[in-house]
Amino acid sequence: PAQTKSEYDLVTLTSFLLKEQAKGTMDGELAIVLSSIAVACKQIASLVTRAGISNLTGLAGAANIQGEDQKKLDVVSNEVFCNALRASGRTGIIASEEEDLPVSVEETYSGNYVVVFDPLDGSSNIDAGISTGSIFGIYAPSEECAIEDMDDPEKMMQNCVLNVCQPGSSLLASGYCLYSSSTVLVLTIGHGVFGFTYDSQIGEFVLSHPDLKVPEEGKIYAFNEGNYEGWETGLRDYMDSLKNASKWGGKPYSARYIGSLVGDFHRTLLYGGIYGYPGDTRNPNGKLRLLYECAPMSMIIEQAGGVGSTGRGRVLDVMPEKVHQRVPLFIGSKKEVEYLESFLK
Ligand code: P6P
Repeated sequence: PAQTKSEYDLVTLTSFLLKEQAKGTMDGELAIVLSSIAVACKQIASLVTRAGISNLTGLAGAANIQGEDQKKLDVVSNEVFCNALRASGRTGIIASEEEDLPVSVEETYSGNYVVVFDPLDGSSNIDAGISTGSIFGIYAPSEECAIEDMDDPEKMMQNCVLNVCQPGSSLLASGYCLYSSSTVLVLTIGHGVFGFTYDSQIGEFVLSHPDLKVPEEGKIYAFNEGNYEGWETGLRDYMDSLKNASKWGGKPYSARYIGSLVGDFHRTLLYGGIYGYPGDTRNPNGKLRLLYECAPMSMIIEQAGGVGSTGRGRVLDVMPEKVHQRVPLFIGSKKEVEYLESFLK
């Protein structure tokens, strides 16, 4: 008789990573970095859930390099991520939305990976209990330069920035953890996209979405239309077209926007459609950062059969010049993103 799957025959993130390593699709050292990131996400999930009762809502009283007021949880989540990556002993350099410059990690025993992350994206939603998420990407050390001249801070910093500023096409792995009605870690190591739902009863991320694929097309768009006036004409025409019922058999597209990239992206990945953060007259390159928001999400969407575009090119082809560089982002189902690009030609 076919082996019936017992409820105890579950695949955890750990057993998934061990199997991938056994299959040779990933390096054991990378598995250690990913396991450390999973620990950080479990800690942040707990902090986020209890923010209102542990005095962790509200502002930290400081601003990050973007000039954005840091929430207490931004600062705490950043520390949690940095500590977990240091403890992995396999991380050489980290770049965070919450750190002005990349940081080289002394406690590196091997692996020497470069990890870029936004420890708590959408944190402005925390006080209202709305979904947030952590986003991360992992690169091999850049061939251009090893970490040397430890005693020359200037050269050291140049090395760090060089190691961090790699195109998304060089990513070895990327993922995010959604903190919402459930805590879901979504991950790709270049062989498809896998989702793991956190089971707090056993303290494990359990495989819940094997080999995720984004629907070829969807009926949902996620843009902040408050910026409509500042958009270029082609984009306004695109948006008007999505609302033109007669063009879509009598039913226009639906608008869904929660102002949290991880939540809006996850819904787009599962239901199809498009998420966009365009440039506008005030911010020509939009708001989202290439390195630790747009590139990791674009690797995931491409691995799931979708498209990640700047509107005029593939996000993963963009060569970063600066750590906190912004790019416009249009990401989701192939049909919707390619239709948008046709308005921007
Ligand atoms: P706006 C959150 O601050 C964030 O970086 C993303 O998570 C989110 O999609 C976007 O900005 C929301 O920006 O300008 O629409 O409030």
